[in-house]
Amino acid sequence: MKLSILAAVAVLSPVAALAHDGMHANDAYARSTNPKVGAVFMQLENHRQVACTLQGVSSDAAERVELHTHVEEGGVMKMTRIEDGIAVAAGQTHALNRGGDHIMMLGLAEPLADGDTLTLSMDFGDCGTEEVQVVVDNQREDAAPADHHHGDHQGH
Ligand SMILES: [Cu+2]
Repeated sequence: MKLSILAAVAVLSPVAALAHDGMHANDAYARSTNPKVGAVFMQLENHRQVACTLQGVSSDAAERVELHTHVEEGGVMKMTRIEDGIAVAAGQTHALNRGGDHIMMLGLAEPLADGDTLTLSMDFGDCGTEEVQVVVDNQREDAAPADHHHGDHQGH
């Protein structure tokens, strides 16, 4: 009898360890300076052993949700659409922030008011789909200096 209990414990333990596996979206917030357009920022944490790519995002709050980034063209930062997804390496965090990669909501059903909560369905392909709650904070200041475009190099 004792042997079978030990065997059951040994089988259960790895399952518990897997419970926190997957993609996490931390500190997600949305901001809008236009009644029809908003942007979403967050920290994408990959707790998996493999790279995961954000393929696309959908939400009832907007007609279209696109993945965007900024590129410099002749000294001017321009927003462009990302076609091949946003990859997050195994065990790494990728920031979606102003001046860098971000999620763009086009054709908002309603203007974004401070304190509103949006639900985004984030498609990570083989890594699964995550429902993420995003709080609207139109007043929030960007942590990164506006004149620097290397968002990953924020020192403080
Ligand atoms: Cu954009």
